Amino acid sequence: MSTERIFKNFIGGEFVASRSGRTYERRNPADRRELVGIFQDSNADDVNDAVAAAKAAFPAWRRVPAPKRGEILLRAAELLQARKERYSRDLTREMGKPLFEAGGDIVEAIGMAQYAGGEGRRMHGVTTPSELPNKFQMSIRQPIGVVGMITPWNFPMAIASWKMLPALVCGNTVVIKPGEDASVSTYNLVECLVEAGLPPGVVNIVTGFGPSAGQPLVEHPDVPVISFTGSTEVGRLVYELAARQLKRVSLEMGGKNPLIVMDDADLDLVLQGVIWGAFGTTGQRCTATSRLIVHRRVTATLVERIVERATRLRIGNGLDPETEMGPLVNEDQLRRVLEYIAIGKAEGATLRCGGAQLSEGACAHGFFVQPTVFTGVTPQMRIAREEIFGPVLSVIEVESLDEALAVANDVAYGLSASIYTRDINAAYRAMHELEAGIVYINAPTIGAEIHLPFGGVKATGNGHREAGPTMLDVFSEWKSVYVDYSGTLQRAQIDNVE
Ligand code: UN1
Repeated sequence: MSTERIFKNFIGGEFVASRSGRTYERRNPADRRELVGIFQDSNADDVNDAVAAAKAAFPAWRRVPAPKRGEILLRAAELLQARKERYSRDLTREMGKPLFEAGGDIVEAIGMAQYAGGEGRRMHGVTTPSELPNKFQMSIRQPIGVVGMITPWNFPMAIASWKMLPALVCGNTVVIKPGEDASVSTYNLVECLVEAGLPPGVVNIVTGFGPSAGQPLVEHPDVPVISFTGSTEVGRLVYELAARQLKRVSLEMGGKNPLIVMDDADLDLVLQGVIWGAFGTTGQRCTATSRLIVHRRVTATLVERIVERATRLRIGNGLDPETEMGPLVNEDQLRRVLEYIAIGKAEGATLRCGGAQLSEGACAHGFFVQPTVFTGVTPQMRIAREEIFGPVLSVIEVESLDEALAVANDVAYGLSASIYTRDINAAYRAMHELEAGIVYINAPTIGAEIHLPFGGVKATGNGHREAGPTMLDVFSEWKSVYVDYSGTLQRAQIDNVE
């Protein structure tokens, strides 16, 4: 396949150039010499066209029986499976994660297609007895309309699937603006849906940047639902803009996820979990392990082992099967991570390993940084409080479970959290007390599966959950239906009262 693919917007089933007349390039972050594709730098006119197409497709799509909508998703799952290898390579080339991780991104979308596809045959509501005789009552889910989606580059296929597939099975139509750094995977997902039978206009793709393409989507009056994943800063802006029109908004934002290690933990297991949690996806997961909160009795031994392993990680182009950690996604991210490393040093934390950009050998042409570990971090330092979104681990020493839990909870965010211990009481206390939407026991902070709710508390979200049975809530409106077959006027709360 040519590396120079031109991607046009996908509107009403057709590929169309942006009305702006402008395009932008995306290059492989592991090797900037390689052009991944040329994309439309879309504007409000393109968004208007896409929303019009989605709006026009809605009346027919909502009438397709939900099990039939689900069948399209199930067929798409098979196509994704058959193309997993090719799509993984596309994903690695566009955002940098190693091939084995890119495969996981595709598998997550396959799982979501199967799960959401099956939902077409469930989509349960509640049926309850009436307080009056000869009266029947039930509740049903109904689609809402055009859903606007703004997705990130770090899980470009999985997160697009978390939003798109539940929205579709509920009977909504979609306009998606994928992350500008990784839009190819959205095209691949939509390609499978279209081949599986999705009618024209039901899903539309508009590529481009936040202010020029994302904001018009958020503000469009014909888009009653917005689903956003990205930074807390942008999420807040999305929320504010959408609130003016009373839109339904689901926000999935930052994290500062703690991994607690108690002194009875299996340190071999901890070591593997920390390396995977902190440096997997180059730390660019909202669920990445960014704080290691360790009991002081095991800190020295554990840190030594982490440092030893981190410095041996094979870093390079994710297309090389030997690579364990790929690049950062772009130059801004590289700058941001290096800035936080400088902040950590200035705050007085001890740099135990890493800390520098890599620009030799396999890393000569990309945005690479060393896996970095800081010790002596205190809970008040910025590297202990702010989301870095890179391979930087802050080690905080504590003396007890109480202190560990207090430190873990003392941040603005609350996505995922983890504890390693062999003490069942400690594990259950942590499960209850950690302020997070996702808790892991004896596993790192990453690794959520699609059939449980995904999302966070505090500044991580606004109360919604993606995936799991909860995934339908954002994309459907409840309707309660009362059928009175008594042939008389029965006044609720009045006629049945003695
Ligand atoms: C993210 O952290 O940005 O739980 C999404 C996980 C993946 C999804 C992560 N299944 O790590």
